[in-house]
Amino acid sequence: MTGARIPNNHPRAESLRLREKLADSFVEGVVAVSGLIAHGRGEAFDYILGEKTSKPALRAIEAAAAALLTAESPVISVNGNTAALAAEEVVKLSDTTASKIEVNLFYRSFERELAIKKLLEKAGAKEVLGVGKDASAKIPELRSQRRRVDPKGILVADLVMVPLEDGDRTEALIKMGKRVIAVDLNPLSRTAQKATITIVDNIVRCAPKLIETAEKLKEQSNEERVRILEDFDNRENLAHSIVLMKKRLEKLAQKTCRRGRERCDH
Ligand code: PTJ
Repeated sequence: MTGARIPNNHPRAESLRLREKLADSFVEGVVAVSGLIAHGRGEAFDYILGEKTSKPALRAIEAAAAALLTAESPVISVNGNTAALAAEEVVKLSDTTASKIEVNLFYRSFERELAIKKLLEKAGAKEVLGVGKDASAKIPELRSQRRRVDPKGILVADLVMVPLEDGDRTEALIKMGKRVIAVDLNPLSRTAQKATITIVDNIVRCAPKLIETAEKLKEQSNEERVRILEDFDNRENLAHSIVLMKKRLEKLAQKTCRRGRERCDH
């Protein structure tokens, strides 16, 4: 665990490093214990995806960049796992797209809020909303701690990005008339299915790509950004991600079966 040495030539070195980052962040009070379970679930889906950014993910990244740049008051919602894995990228993305950053936790405690705020500030964030008494507003319908939001942030946002989260918040935000960008390796999760734009990819791979795409799209006209958004169909794109997983599993099954391709086709 913490402090363990991972040999560079280990076949799963990158994945082990991420695990270690999560474990360290748990010890530092950033990640919730359930965040470690969530990471494991993400790893399993990533394994099926081949740990690569897929074409549907690239399409969703482009749409997400266009959405962030065309929104009037976009907010990036940050939980423990997102802060642990992508604090610097969150700050860069917020700078590039003029989005606000708000801490929003399922397992809310003042200590965790402060630890996450500190991490984001260390990564360069000038303002972090939603901490302590600042989260004084409530999302109607939600019963969990996620309902507590900042009146200067998520409450008045027209677009909210919710990385690494599953639950009923996306539905509630959409009912409030907001658009939602999800980042979720599980295309079947409630959040992935209900979001306006779902990036089915690992946050550590897609966050730098999202920043790069937003930087490029900033140079384009607003008409071009609107066109990208109008052309994007999230349900269709999600279906492509699911089919991609199915095809990869089929390939892996054929590779695994020693009795020949035909006998393993079901
Ligand atoms: O920090 P808190 O208190 O707000 O709690 C955060 C967790 C993650 C515990 C909370 O949001 C939660 O319970 O989330 P879920 O329901 O486990 O959903 C997390 C989703 O993120 C799952 O669908 C995972 O597949 C997905 N996921 C995990 N790691 C990654 C990921 N998606 C993209 N990149 C990852 N690295």
